Amino acid sequence: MKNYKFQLLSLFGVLLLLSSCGNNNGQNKSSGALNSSAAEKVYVAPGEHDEFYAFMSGGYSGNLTVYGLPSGRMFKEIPVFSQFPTTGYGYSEETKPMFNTSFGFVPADDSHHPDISQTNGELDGRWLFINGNNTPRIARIDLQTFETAEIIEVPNSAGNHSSSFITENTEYVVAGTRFSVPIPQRDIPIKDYKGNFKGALSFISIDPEDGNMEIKFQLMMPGFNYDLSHPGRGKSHGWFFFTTYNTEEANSLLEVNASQNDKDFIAAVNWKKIEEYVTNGGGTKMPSNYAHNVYDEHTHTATSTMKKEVLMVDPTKVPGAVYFLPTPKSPHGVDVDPTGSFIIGNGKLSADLTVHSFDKMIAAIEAKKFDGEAYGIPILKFEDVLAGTLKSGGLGPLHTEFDGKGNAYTTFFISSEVVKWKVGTWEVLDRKPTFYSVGHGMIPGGNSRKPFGKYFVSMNKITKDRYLPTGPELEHSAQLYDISGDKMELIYDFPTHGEPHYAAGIPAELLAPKSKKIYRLDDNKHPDAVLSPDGAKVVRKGNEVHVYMSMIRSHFTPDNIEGIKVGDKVYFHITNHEQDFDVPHGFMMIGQNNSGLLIMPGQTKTSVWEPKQPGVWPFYCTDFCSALHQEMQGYVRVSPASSNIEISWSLDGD
Ligand code: RUQ
Ligand code: CUA
Repeated sequence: MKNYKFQLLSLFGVLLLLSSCGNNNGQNKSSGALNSSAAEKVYVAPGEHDEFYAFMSGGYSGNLTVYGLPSGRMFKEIPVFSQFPTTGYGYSEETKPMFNTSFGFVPADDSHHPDISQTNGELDGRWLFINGNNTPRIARIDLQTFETAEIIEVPNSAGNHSSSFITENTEYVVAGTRFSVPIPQRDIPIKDYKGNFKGALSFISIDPEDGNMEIKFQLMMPGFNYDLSHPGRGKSHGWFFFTTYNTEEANSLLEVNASQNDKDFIAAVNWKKIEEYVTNGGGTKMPSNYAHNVYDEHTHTATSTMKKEVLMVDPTKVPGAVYFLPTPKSPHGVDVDPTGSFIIGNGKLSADLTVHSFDKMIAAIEAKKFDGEAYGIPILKFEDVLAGTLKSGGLGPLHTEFDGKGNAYTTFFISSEVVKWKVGTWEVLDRKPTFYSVGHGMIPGGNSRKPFGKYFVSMNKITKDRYLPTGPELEHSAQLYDISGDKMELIYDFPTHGEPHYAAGIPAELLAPKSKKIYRLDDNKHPDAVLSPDGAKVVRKGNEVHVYMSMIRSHFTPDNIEGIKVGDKVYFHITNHEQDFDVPHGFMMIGQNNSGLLIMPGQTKTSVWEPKQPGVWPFYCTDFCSALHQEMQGYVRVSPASSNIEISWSLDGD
């Protein structure tokens, strides 16, 4: 047994070495020089716009970055699960509630898989959802403002990895736990894992009008690791598929102990059936504690509400709701083709790629042809559901995307390549190396009924020699392939931020015309907004001082404040009075134990400052907003705690 373990370990060790060293350097040299037609394909002339937006997850940055394709230019970092001093997100009083969880204030996360909302299986460009993997959460980004609008915590979960994929009419965004845990959480020996730990799969409904999320139900599944998930579509709409690994239910040295079974499962969940069951009163209300945080664009303020209960469903109580499809070998990604007919299990320790047939699955279910059960959930026979196998695709398949022309593109981590193959005949059509060790790949709309099969982006784990070195830490590399012809062509290479796991791409024409330019001042419902400079004031309430301030090119109102004392807590509530596109103003105060603010036209934000020393202390605008930007500044006089100087404020002596 021990020997076997070490053999297995060293086998993968060798494969990893092969994948990350010399092997690929040769390939690099041979395709290192791109021809000039490749350069033309990615060249977006100054002043011209890209054809696609690409939203890349930030991994351990906790955020999301926005790129243009084909240029690879980065447009924006959208702060999601992590505090972001650039704008004050998570530091301003208005946005602190976005980080509230049952664990308290959690200012960082590991964001993985963005997915764009759909209508009838096609991208509609209203919202983007992304999961926080570490402290289980899902965020909704508003694609008019490109800001985080909502974050919901997912209880009874740990490692929210099989998330945040959506159904084809954005009915649900789904979250599945990567780590099974005791449910409810309690103090038990880790060795009692088997049979006692459970995996919760959460179905979170989306309000069709405002996008608000609500946990409709959770499915209490066996204690496997639920790795990734994808929705059915077209004929398979109503089903959701989740990969599992560690069906061994090991709790230690998983690299060996969770690699024992020849096959793990894809769990096929008929969510429509469960929806019907819960609508008719099924399920058990379970006490719970999780945060629901919503940002209101009109008050420019987030609120956090603690929810106290979830509806838990035991899958064995809902006949016909869940089946297991045996799938070799610790499958990572599960992907559904645009027609909804085929379910691809990317068995990461296998050289072959398994494709299941939705029709065969339904036939086997109807014929009740089962191969036993696991914890009361029927297991279908591998041969009965198999549509085909992609032979010798590569080593270490992780993820598959589709081009809408009947082809699939699978990423192979260990052999470091993208392989194009034909859906239905399972033949390899083309293969191209990646530099190096690709994780996820992305085709705009690749997880929908209507992919835009012009580009494939590979998101690679290892950068090594691709760019000028920057010390031990390198940004990850993305590569752009033109997939419009029969053969893939590598046309560009660009660094990404954090660690992109998945990305979501969308034609620019679906988003750009709707992109918001300013917040309207007459729509500003922030309770502390100053809507006219005459309303600016400074008010003392005990040792709290509230400064109600406005800003416009190129001054603050007021810009001289006196009567502040050491020990006060000063709240600057600042409203930007600009109503022109792209005229933010910034605010920073000397010695502030806090980030600054960047305030968009029409917006109000609040920053807290606790002065520690008597003196006269300046603040200023941090964004170069006009020729007189350097003049956009002010002073606060701070007196000793014992002083009795009254609060006063002025602009130009008034
Ligand atoms: S994922 S490639 Cu496959 Cu969450 Cu990282
Ligand atoms: Cu306002 Cu610089």
